[in-house]
Amino acid sequence: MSVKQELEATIRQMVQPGKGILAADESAPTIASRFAPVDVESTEQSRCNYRSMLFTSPGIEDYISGVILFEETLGQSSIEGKPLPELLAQRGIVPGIKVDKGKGPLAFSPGDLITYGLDGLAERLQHYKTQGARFAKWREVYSISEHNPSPLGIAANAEMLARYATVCQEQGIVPIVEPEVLIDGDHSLARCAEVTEAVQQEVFNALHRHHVALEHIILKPNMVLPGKDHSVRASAEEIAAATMAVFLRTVPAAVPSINFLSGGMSPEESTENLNAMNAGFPNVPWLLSFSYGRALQQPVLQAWQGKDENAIAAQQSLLKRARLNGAAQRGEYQSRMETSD
Ligand code: 5MM
Repeated sequence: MSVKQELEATIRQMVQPGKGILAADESAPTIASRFAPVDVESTEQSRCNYRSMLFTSPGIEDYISGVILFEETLGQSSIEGKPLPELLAQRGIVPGIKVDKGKGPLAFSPGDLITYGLDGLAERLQHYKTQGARFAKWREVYSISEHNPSPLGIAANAEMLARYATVCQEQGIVPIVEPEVLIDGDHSLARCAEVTEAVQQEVFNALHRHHVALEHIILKPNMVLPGKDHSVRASAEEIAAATMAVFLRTVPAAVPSINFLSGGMSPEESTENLNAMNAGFPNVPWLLSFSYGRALQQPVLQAWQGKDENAIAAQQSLLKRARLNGAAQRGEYQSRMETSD
């Protein structure tokens, strides 16, 4: 298979109506902070047990087409001794890998962040591929304040995303391009729209400059939302309209799928907002779907509490959120479905 055929096959399998992506790529400090409220100590074994439980949930393959893994998970096996990426692949779910190495301050650009991890990326991808990874993910993060993100922050982050995406495509790995404008702060919906538009514009300029094949990427952005401390909340319809206005202006039709992150929205809100986009904008050129971490996993952690006897209930809560988000991808979700089973 040529590299182009590999990329096409992966996109075909990942971009399917009614399906989205599970983000299970929490780094060690993040997963520890997710486990802490349910009193689970984060160890190599507890992380493996938890993720094995997620990936063996019966029925999720009907709604989940890909899972983003953390490097450690790519090398772990289930209790039966099956490598976790293989277990996913056998269920028709594409395994992927988060390849960025975290973020830190962007020099001479107060308040802006930049993500690390380009050095040696091609070699790392070759190794991850032998472990079963067929797509990758890289996240750049933008905080909103009066002066941030700065023009330099926007340009530098876009350049990183584009350089990462080219290395992935050269290796036959589909890049998920994730520019996340954070929900933190008291900014308005309009300010988030302004920043998200500038960010997306620059990301696509950079992807174009670096000859990235847009047909072979998945975009993973934030929705356009008021900051979490803003005084005025927005309805799902307002969020859908503001988000679609920005993406219709900035994202070329060649991109096959936009898989939103949940970014601190509640599980129900993130489903409702995705549904409002699909119900209100059925003729956009891309699939509009999900790549949720917290919004899929919060109810699972609550149900699990680290106890084996809760595993079935935890798996059922993952299946429920996956199914409701699958319905939202089709614009068929209704809030009464939250309680109807
Ligand atoms: C699952 O969390 C991912 C990894 O975060 P860290 O690198 O901080 O451990 C994160 O990149 C995630 O894939 C996206 O932010 C989307 O997750 P949410 O929870 O926002 O849907």
